[in-house]
Amino acid sequence: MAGQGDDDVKVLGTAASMFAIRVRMALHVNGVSYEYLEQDLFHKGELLLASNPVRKAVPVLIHAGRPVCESLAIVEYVDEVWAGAASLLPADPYDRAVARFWAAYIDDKAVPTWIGIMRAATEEDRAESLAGALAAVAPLEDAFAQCSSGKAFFAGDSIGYLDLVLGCNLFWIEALRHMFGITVIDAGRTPRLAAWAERFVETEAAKKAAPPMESMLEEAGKLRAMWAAAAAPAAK
Ligand SMILES: N[C@@H](CCC(=O)N[C@@H](CS)C(=O)NCC(=O)O)C(=O)O
Repeated sequence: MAGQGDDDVKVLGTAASMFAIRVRMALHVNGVSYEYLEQDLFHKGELLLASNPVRKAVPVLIHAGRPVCESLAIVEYVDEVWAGAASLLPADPYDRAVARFWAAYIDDKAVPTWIGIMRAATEEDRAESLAGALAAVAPLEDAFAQCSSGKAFFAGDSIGYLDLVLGCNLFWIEALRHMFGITVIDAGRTPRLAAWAERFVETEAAKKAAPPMESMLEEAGKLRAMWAAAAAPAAK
């Protein structure tokens, strides 16, 4: 039942955060208007600290004054509160469980590998991280075949939960190509997934949430500088 303030929706994010992009895409797919509040993660503001005091991380969705944290939980919340014509998650309980399995795999096993590529201090470390990324991406080729049943997207004829969960990473993957000439989703190794990625970035939801490549590269530069400073021996 709709209540007072139900249309008050805010998203705390950064332009380059794949997890925030995921949430913004879910809101877009379900036709929800929201106020977007860009955060500075190097100087975290009061609202972020008060809204996500445990993790102090973006994204946070604030709905009618109540914060919801963790991007996968937020996407499910959006799906439940503002269900569009079709739910983002599959209707069948088994298919839903499979989608959640792959979502956890993407966040736990795949995302850290592209952060590893970004973070690598030497060419050797980067090559090792790339090998890890290719190994992590390989099972997603079969996951796509299983979930899509031969259709264009993980969710079928239009994008759904897993499309958002993996698709939000394509901008970081593209930034890696710009920065290091690295291809993580490669048409030679994972042809179906590569074709899916090409289709996904052309969807309206992806285009709406796509950060400008300059913002991605700027954010990546700041992160690399922070990691390098953290790894440097302390000055005497
Ligand atoms: N598992 C979280 C990951 C969120 C996350 O790592 N956010 C990053 C930005 S991409 C962040 O806010 N980092 C700041 C920090 O951890 O201090 C989710 O899915 O929401």
